[in-house]
Amino acid sequence: MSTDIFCKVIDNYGDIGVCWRLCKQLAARGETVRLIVDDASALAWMATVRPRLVEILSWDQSHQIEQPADLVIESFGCELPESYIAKMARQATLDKASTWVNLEYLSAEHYAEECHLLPSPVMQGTGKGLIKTFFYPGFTSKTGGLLREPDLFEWQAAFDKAQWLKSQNIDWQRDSNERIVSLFCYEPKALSALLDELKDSDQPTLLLVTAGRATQVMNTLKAISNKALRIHYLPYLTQDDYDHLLWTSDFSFVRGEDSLVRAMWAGKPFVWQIYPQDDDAHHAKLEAFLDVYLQGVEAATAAQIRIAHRLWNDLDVSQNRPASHILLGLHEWRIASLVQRDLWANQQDLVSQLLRLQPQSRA
Ligand code: TRH
Repeated sequence: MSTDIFCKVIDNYGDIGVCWRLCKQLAARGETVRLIVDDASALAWMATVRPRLVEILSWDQSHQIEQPADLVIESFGCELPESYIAKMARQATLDKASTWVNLEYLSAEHYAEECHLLPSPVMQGTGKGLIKTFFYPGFTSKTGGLLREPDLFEWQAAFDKAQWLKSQNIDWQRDSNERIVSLFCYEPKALSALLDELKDSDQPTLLLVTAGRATQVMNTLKAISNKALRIHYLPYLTQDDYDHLLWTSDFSFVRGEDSLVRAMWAGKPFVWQIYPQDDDAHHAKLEAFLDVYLQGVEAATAAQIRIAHRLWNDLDVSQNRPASHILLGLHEWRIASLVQRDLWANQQDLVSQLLRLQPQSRA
């Protein structure tokens, strides 16, 4: 089977990050994949190893594609080129219709279940008569599931933290009580206070700061190391090494949907900074995630995790809690993270669900 994935990079690395994960996971299952992307620059650091079955094309090069793939993924409403839609329409008349999927953003809100797999017939224009299918990733069996490699937990079990830190030139003593915290964020208001509190803490912290906006905001805050807080700035990591960072850290600050899912799979405590929207729609999205994520978690731990998320997302201002409150109760949090990870791992993963889809019959 062949797959074409169309991707437009709007902002940050989430769109290309998810599409690249799809490419790798489809190729690992023996599928040939074309990734058609308008801005491939992030792949220079994110994707240094390219699977043989994956071809990367620019948006302009898509016009040269003669035959659309069996599975066509339009990621995040990016709208396929007209010339490509025309070829899909022609193929459909020859009884070789592609399965056309509109891959949506991950959300735990109810609409994901309600809209997953809804058909959207094209009523006019070049693609008239074709049907695209909405595909919603999610956290329940009524959604498209989460991206997860079949052998992810075996890689994790074989991972050597000390060796990885050494390979990244990060100074770390195995027997020290220093906790490792990774920072991937936008510009959280609580960061400044958190840094001050960590500098005064009895528990030493090694803060691993990711490249890009997290490093920029640390620079703006003129953050410097002291005895209790060592700050280490990372280069842009490959996607695999970003996973390694999450597996290495005792606690991670993550942002956007893709790093959120990877932090869940890491089975370690994390706080998600959700991408802020002007109309505050992200508040409901965050609470919906926490409702799903904290199901079955013991009440005190669940309350702590919720408070930590509210603090980091600037939703707890009236309570006046110190920012370091985020890092409380890590032992119980760690246990809960492992339990939740195993729970989500029982769900069918997103790629398996995508590959089961059949082309919709013509309208
Ligand atoms: O980059 P993001 O903030 O993307 C977000 C979301 O996609 C969100 O939905 C969107 O609305 C918003 O942008 C505009 O976060 P996300 O989704 O976690 O994607 C980051 C990707 O970058 C992920 O695949 C991991 C990868 N990454 C690396 O490969 N190397 C690195 O060093 C880092 C820091 C990240």
